[in-house]
Amino acid sequence: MAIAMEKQQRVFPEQVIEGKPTLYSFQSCPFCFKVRALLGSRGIPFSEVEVEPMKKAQLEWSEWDAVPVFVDSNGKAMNESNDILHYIDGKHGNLWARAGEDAEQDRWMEFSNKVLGKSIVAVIYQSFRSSFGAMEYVSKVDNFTAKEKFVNKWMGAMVMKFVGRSRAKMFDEPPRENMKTQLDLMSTGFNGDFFGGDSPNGADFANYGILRSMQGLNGFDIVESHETVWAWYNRLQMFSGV
Ligand SMILES: N[C@@H](CCC(=O)N[C@@H](CS)C(=O)NCC(=O)O)C(=O)O
Repeated sequence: MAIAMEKQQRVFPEQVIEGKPTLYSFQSCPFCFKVRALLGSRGIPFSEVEVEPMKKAQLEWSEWDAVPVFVDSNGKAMNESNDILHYIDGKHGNLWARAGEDAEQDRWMEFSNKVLGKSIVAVIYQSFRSSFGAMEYVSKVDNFTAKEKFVNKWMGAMVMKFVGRSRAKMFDEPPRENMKTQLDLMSTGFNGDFFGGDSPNGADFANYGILRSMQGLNGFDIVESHETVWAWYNRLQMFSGV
């Protein structure tokens, strides 16, 4: 009962922009790409608010300090990318099983956060130079001040270089080799064209989102040169338009 009450209170109609579902995100965040890809594949128009990574003032209204935060057009707000995917699919098409109903889908959705998400961070932020390159996006965000751009680029690059190093320690192999190993493992979950068989399910959007955030950054060549994963990636890109 207490939980139900708490959930009911998470309604923030004033955070809905232009009456559309609104995604509070970092442009570069892997977990946010999962949500963009699903919304794209269903043709659902949405608004997006770019959150400034240091102070996160755009999330002050919420109890959360990580993105993505999704606010549906009715004001219902939620976090956790995999939960958001389930919520959106449940409301728009209900094309795949909910959490707890399909062990394989659950396993690979969890893999996206616990393994793949950490593997890409170890590669992207392997050196200060590559970290700085990944933070370059902040200089192009319209709603950030010049100071926010400067601080986020330099501080962000330094912080993420350390995060990258700690993620690398989680795996037995060096970052690039580990990434290749994880892509090999991931491709064992494909059932034909997608994890979901003939059409994508939650595991497809979850893992695609993670890899999509790497496009253009250090290490994406590992994805491009993996024959099976690259073919799957291209199918999802066509499907989602993201
Ligand atoms: N388990 C969460 C992870 C979300 C997450 O770690 N987001 C990062 C950005 S990629 C974040 O906002 N971190 C907090 C910070 O940067 O202070 C999910 O799947 O949505």
